[in-house]
Amino acid sequence: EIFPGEEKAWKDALKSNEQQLTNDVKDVNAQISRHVEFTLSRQPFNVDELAMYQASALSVRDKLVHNWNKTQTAHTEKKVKRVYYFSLEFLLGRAYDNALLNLDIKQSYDESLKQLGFSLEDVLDVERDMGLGNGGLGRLAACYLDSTSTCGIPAWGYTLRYSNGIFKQVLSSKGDQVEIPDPWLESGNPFEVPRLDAAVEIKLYGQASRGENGKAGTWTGGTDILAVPYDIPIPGFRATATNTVRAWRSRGKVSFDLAAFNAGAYDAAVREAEEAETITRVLYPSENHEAGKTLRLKQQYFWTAASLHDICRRFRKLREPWSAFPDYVAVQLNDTHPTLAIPELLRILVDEEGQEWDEAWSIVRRTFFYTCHTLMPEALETWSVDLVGWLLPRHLQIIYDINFHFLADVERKFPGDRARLARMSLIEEGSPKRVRMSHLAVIGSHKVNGVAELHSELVQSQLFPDFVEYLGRDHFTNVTNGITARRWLYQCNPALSTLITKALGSEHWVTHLDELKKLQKFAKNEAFKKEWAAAKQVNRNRLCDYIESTTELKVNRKALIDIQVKRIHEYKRQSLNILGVIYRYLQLKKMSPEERKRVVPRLSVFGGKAAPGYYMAKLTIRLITAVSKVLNADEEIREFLNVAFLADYSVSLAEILIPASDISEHISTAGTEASGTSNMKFLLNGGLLLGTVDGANVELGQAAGEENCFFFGVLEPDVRELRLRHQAGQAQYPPQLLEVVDALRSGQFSAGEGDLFEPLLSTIFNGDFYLLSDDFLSYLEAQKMVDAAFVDTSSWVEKCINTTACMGRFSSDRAVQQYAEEIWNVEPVDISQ
Ligand code: B1H
Repeated sequence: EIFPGEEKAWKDALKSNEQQLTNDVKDVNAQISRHVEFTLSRQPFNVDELAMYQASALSVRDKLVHNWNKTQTAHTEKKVKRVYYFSLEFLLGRAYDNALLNLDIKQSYDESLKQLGFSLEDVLDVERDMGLGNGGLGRLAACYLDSTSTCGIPAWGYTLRYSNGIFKQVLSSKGDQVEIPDPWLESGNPFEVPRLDAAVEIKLYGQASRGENGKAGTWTGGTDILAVPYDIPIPGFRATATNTVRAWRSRGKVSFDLAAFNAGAYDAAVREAEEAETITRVLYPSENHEAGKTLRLKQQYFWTAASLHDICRRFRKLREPWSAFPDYVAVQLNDTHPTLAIPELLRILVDEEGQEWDEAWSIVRRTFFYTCHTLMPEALETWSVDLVGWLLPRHLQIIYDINFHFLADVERKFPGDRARLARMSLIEEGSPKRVRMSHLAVIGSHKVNGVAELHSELVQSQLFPDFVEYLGRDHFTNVTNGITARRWLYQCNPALSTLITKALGSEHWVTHLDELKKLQKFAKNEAFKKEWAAAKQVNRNRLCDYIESTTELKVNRKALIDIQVKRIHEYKRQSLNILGVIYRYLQLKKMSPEERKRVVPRLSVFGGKAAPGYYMAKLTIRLITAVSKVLNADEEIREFLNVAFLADYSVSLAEILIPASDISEHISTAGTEASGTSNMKFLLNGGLLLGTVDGANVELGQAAGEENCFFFGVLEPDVRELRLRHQAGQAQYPPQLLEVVDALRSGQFSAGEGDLFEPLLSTIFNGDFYLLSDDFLSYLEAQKMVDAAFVDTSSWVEKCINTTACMGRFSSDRAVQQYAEEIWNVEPVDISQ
């Protein structure tokens, strides 16, 4: 029974709803005004930009919802296998412009808003970024959901609905990072749909008991918290298919304790609800670093338990045996953050569904897949056994039971190898004992993948060599990351997109990125090159306008724009970049005015957030802003070299920055950056790569051709040896680096305060873990090559065209299709119009 009551009544009503979704300007006016009048309950005279944003966005949401319902109905009717992408971060950015372009209704809305007295551009600018992520890992999840919809793969993203996303970054007058909360939901979110009816209860604390010989255990008492889902539609490009990101919000079960209130205990009456709501109050702002806090573990459990509850409810409706669960469900674990889903599914199967342990474990191992995103030891999660046992007593028992069976099996395969058992155990011995989440994720999953070829090699050889021996090579694989060309070219770079579409004759490339290959035949066409350069200048101007309107800087619009934007981290080596800038400055100062005129002018742009507790990263920001001030105040130099640190790097700011670059820097110490994804975005937009042989740079170089990239630096296999040399005090420091260090120590960049940056410098002279001194000269050499190449505009533009032409592989469409075929075993579904 799809329709309660009279089928005809429903069908007529739904038909009339559908007819109201047309996209003629007059109809759009009506749709928007209906939301102004009825949803917002406002009158035309008090519609401001925010109200117009809300009303018009809601009218767009209606169209998304229509496709969404069709998609979900089709998936349910066809009983398809779905993939569930578990990610603590979804860095979606803005939704409005993306929806307009995907639905191909931007022109109608542009015209409609004009008629109603607004500019679409300004209204789009009212939207706050959905900043529910830190960086690459969260943005990857967003690109992947975009691609599943575009490719018709049935997918759900599961995450948390943080009331505060990644903090807003402002700069103090001294140039230090200051963090401001981001209560992004303050004026509502028109793109989400609350599903109050689908709320579930999640338990924490309490008492647990094991069942007799592998039978059901129990978990009682404790506190129950409500998980309320909020759904965000993810439209495909010119496609009906619309997947979902479901974001959980925590609520108190009894939001108000009347008994306590009547007894005069006002605070107590609300305390429990407050505590429950705290779970989704804020996103942890550390990236590639373990937070290690109790609240973080609560977030991880709350989220994975609510999501699995949802998935199991959907599965039960199929009335299939639990052994068929993996035929309908694939869960991708985005890093180790959702690893508690493994013992949680075991708990559901054994304790609640009466499955035998071995059968349950086999179901689990066919359901989960784990993506490893890092090699950084400080990012590998472990949780103290005491904390897990206190918060999740039954799960700790289950983890111990998994470990018991697992180690027994290792012992069978490698008899008498106690060291191996200790290395592989899920429990790290010590005080306190800790649960190794990555080991649990590896053995509880069907496949483990790294995110770029080099990284996936290192995952096997450095992180999990014992597990490769135990589980076999086939348990491990690579899926190189990808990005969506919708947001990262079509939407953010209209100038270049228009040119590409004109050259290729259609917009087919937007969903078939390999088609960019055909641009190669234009790479020597002078007229095309002129247009290409003109598009770049449009984007450069847009960035320069942004810089001049948000900072005190005056910039040279003809300068080569060199951009490094990403989280601030020692391993990403923003310090190498800024030391290089200082070196360039010192050389410029030594030149005569005539000599300077022969130098390629440079604008070095930085952006990125530092984790609030990461001292070295914050000092790096201070150094960059300090250099920026000195250069900008130097009238003789600033037209030849300037530095801009742009505050509050975000998805929206990236959309302005990426199309404008001539060069972008991806200069991590070899073997430290798992993949990088902004490298792909810059190259897709016709910027050239200045990078180390690390992460996805390697594959980008292979695709674009080494002659079109600027590589430098030591190679990964040499890193170990060089670090040992530093430890032994045998390292050499090049005079160019010492010249820069002397300038810094003189206080030239810190108003005479010569020791301000000493903590940064001392890392270079004490161990130099990230090998700045080893890479400094080859970095300067690479920069010299950049200058030399830039002088020859014609051949430079040719490199840019050839680079863009080779970026097809780095589409997230390719990546999700690879996951679907090689890992999830999920098929695309055709959603009829
Ligand atoms: C990446 C993280 C990460 N790797 C812990 N690991 C976090 C680890 O909040 N935490 O605890 C948050 C983030 N993020 C990045 O993933 C890699 O550094 C990039 O190289 C890679 O491109 C990106 C996507 O795979």
